Amino acid sequence: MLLAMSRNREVARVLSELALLTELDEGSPQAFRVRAYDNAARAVDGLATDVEGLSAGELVATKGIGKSTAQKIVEYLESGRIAKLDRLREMFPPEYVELTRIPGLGPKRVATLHEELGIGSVADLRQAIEHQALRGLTGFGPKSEEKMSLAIERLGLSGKERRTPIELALPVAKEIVAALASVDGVEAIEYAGSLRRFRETIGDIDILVAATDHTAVMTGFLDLPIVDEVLGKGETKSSALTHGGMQVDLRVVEPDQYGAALLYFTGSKAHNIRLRQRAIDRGWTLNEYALSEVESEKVVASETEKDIYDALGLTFIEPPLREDTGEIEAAREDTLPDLVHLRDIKGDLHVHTDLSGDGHETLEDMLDAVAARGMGYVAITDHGEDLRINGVSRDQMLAQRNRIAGLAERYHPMRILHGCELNIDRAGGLDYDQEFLMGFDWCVASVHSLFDLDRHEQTERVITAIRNPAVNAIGHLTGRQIGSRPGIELDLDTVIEAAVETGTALEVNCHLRRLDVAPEVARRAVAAGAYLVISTDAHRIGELDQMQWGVLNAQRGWVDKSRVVNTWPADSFLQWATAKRAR
Ligand code: DGT
Ligand code: CA
Ligand code: CA
Ligand code: ZN
Repeated sequence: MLLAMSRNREVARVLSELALLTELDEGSPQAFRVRAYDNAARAVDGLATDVEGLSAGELVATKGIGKSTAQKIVEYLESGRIAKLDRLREMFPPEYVELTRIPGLGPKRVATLHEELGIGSVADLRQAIEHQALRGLTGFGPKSEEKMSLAIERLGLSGKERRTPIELALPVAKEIVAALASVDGVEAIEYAGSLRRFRETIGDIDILVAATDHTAVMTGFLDLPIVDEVLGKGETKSSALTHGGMQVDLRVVEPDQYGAALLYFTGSKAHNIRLRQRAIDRGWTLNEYALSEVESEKVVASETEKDIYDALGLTFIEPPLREDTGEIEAAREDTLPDLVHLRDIKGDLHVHTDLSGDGHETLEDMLDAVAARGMGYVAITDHGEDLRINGVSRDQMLAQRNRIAGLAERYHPMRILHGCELNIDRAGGLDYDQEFLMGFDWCVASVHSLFDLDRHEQTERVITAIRNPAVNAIGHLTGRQIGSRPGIELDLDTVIEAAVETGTALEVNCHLRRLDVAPEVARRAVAAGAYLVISTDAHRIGELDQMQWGVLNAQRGWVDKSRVVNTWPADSFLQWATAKRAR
């Protein structure tokens, strides 16, 4: 079973890579082949059976997979490669692909830079900007130089320390973990490091395995199709580069050392140093093998992380908290927050249907999927009419409201709220007139435009929206896209204060590209008395499973579950949500 699932994920990853590189080749994300590969990647990822067992005919019969893509899948399953992908990988190495993360640099403009100036990486681009070498090119003026330069700096794309957005690193780690889990002799496997702590960017992927047969694991790892280049190979540690240019460090340990090793390789380094000091104070040593007595070398604890925290007189500290920002002290005093967990989530309050132009599923299909995930309530929040590409008119909204009313019984006891995702305009105004707005059960208001206004203007527009009695939550507060678009500038204290005063929740958007609000913001907001709502912002069924990522992001922000409104039972939640409108 595990092996079958790992093969689907692997094929989906290969198809996504093919889509990405084809986009660079053809110059547009809308190109027919790009969409075909993207759709096929999703289809394979969502398959209930093993892709390896399907014939070309059965693949074509699957929704989302076309004939030529089916042939590519078969080619891959039979030979372990796709000729076209090999060719594209040659043409577009990872440093080149990274250039397209810079705002305003699509595939065409990157190609121009490459052809005209030989720019093949962010480092090259940075140098060219410094030499003002772009100015002769059509479409590149001093203004765009300045913008790119700022983005490179704010996104941390320059320098030796290249970091990968979590959205790209996580699937790689999950694929490797799934593939190696079925190797003979593997007793436990997990990704560790910054990924387990759920940092938003990842330096390298660390994978830890407990196994009796180290050689089988090492060989299995280095033979994986995702591995492009072996950097080092040893008995207990190997490193490799993936085709996407990510470094993966793999460690194999004895099963009885797993807890100590997991603790060590999860880090952070700063957290480890504090733990080791605590061990020394007690006359012990702590390393990746065990917590042990100094002279006798007698093991005090090593099998699980919890054993080690216990022995050190600390309550268990969840990985997202391990950054030495007060968690050791709080664990000692037993004052850590009662962190929110996925099992606490009772509702999803930001969900799109195909009424939004960018939504993919019908209302009923979306509701079925939310109900199947055990939610007690849900808000359907299609885009307000001001969103130029895909907003919803009043008449359509009212028709949807009727449809939802008609479905209440069918989904009972799950409560369905009729909501809307409103667009905050330049002055903080929203899509419809106030009376119409007040007709919704639940409104999320988000910034979808004008990302470059100054801090004062942004703050004003956001707090104006917060003060609107129809607005229950602010969606993805800063609009950031991790690794590609910096968030808007805001005076956070002012925004948080307005949220607290008015009883407006700040959203933790679960999409891996957003994770917005960021953990630091969540922590500040909660400390100031604000409420949060963790929402998937799902545009398709599979995205409802993103809830787990928003939860981890909130954990990184030390968020106590009592501060998250969608952990509350339906009645208390609804009472709170209607209270703002009644004020
Ligand atoms: P990254 O890869 O930059 O996103 O961040 P990490 O935290 O994954 O760092 P990495 O990959 O260098 O090391 C993985 C973990 O191993 C790290 O979180 C803690 C542990 N570690 C690495 N080097 C040291 C060290 O010198 N001392 C201690 N105490 N722990 C270390
Ligand atoms: Ca790492
Ligand atoms: Ca590492
Ligand atoms: Zn949305």
